Amino acid sequence: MEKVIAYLGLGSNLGRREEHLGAAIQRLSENPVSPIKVLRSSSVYETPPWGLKDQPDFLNCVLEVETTLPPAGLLERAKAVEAILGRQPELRFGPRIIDVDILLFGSLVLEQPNLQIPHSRLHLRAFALIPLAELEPGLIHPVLNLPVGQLAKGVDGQEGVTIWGPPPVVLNSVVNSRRITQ
Ligand code: PH2
Ligand code: MG
Ligand code: MG
Repeated sequence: MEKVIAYLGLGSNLGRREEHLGAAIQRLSENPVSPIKVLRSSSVYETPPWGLKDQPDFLNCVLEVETTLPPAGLLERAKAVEAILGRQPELRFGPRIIDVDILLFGSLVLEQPNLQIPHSRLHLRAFALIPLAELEPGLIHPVLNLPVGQLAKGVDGQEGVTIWGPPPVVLNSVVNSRRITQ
């Protein structure tokens, strides 16, 4: 496969939330020949729970990655990282130590039972749109044909989404000024 730029949404609302985000970034791009290269991370945002309200607040961020994997391979890798970090099966929309979702994969539109790209609820979720728009406001949502910056400005619940800190700390390096230093 040739290289594609994809955007991943990360979320955690259990335990050491920031460490989980950092560990997921590290695991995604772990080995030097990893087919996933993490290029940038958004800031970390604290966000009220969406969908199922009675649970702790989340930390969320969005990653820009370059990958040679096909979408199903990227999903498999995302699930593997969730498992390595100890994610247990839980309620739909419920609390989790780490969630890694594919938001966008180039300008691909994919409708499969186990994988919808763009993420089927991306346009409804301030916790995903706001960090995505921080990275690349001009990105076009390939189904709605609108820039994500515009979607972020119109989405419900923006006021609850606040910057919690800079991009996550990964190992001894910081994903800073939005670009990973390795
Ligand atoms: N993830 C969910 C359900 N609700 N709410 C916030 N704020 N952040 C999330 O990452 C999140 C959620 C299911 O994946
Ligand atoms: Mg999710
Ligand atoms: Mg998920």
